Amino acid sequence: NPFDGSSSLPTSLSVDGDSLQRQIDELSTFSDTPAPSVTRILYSEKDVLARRYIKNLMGLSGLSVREDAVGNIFGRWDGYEPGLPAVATGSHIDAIPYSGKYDGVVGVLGAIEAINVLKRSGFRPKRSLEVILFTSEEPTRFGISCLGSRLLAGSVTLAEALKKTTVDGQNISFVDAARLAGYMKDEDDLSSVFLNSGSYSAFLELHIEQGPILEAEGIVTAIAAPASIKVDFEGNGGHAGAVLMPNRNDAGLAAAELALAVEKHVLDSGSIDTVGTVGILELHPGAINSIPSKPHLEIDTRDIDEKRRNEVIEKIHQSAVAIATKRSVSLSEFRIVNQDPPALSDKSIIKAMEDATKELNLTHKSMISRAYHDSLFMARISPMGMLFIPCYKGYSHKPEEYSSSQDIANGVKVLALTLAKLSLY
Ligand code: HGY
Ligand code: MN
Ligand code: MN
Ligand code: MN
Repeated sequence: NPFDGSSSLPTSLSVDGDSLQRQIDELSTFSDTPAPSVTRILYSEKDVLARRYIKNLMGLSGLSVREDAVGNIFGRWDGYEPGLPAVATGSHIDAIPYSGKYDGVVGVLGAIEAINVLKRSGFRPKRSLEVILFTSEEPTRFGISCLGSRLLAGSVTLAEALKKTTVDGQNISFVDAARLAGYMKDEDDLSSVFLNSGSYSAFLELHIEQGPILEAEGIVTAIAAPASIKVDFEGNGGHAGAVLMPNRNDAGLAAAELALAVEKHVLDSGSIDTVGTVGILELHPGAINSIPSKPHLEIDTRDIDEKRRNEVIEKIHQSAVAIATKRSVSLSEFRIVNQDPPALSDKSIIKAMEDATKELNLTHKSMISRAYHDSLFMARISPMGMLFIPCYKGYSHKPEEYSSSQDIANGVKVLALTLAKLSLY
């Protein structure tokens, strides 16, 4: 009986799969590239439209909506003990260039639908339930991954950098870009974004697996340790025809050699769990008949084992120095942008998810997330759990990304039942 303060777990959970699919399709139209790709960059006009769309859905679900200084958006359903730390769930809606329409989105629209499922079932939460839209998870615009959740987790260095030095590729400052999107109005510092540890009793994220393993639910036990590095070399450049080979110091080739060195160090790490990618490799001046003088590389390297990952970073640095010397170019920048520890999921949240999948007659697999997520940083201030749903051939960060309505509905049901269990703790 919901009025005597004790509320029973919901029995019937019905997901409105059609409206959820329609929302996923509608949200994907807020994109700077043509369908079926999605490109939605932090604080862009399409991002602002998408945020408005999500805030509207939160309002329709009866959530009270607030936004913080950088645009993390919170939709709250007050429980009958609103003074207790809430249970939160959420993800992101920003999308890297030419990607798909499910990465992050499933964990935001799915979370709002999980609230609807619980409301339809007559469930009354004891702890409030809060849906979070993290302002940006992808590093695309400012080179900072999980910008919103890093700030929520209290990163003082990031708050300083965002206020003072952070600019995008067009030299627009973070502050100006945020203001154009309607945020950081009168904020003189970003510490207003920091959440106190204990603000939430649990944080969960529903996400597509972005890998080929799952046939059914995935319960994440840990999130791998990500790192990213920016590198510039400088050489004399010059005329591609007139400068004979012995007189050149082609900085573009130094960059190419370093890219191959990244692959070598990663493969030599002794574990299949070490990965490395040079996802950005720009040659300045970028003219066919001009010897590259200023290449710029950005390296993404990760591992489940933090120590092994750090050893690879050290070897990459040593190679960069050795290549610069050998090729008589200068290593004008070698900057580790982020070098984060891994995160472990909370045991009681894993248990609640396992119970929920069993009660819903769904199977599950335990697994590690090789992709990073906002959960990696929420784990610093709250017990964390992640639930994966299968995606077609593991495709992600490309337009072929796909998850079936059935798989999404199953994920939403497990999320809803887990939220209900954690809310009654
Ligand atoms: O790159 C990642 O791991 C995340 O999907 N942004
Ligand atoms: Mn992503
Ligand atoms: Mn994601
Ligand atoms: Mn650079």
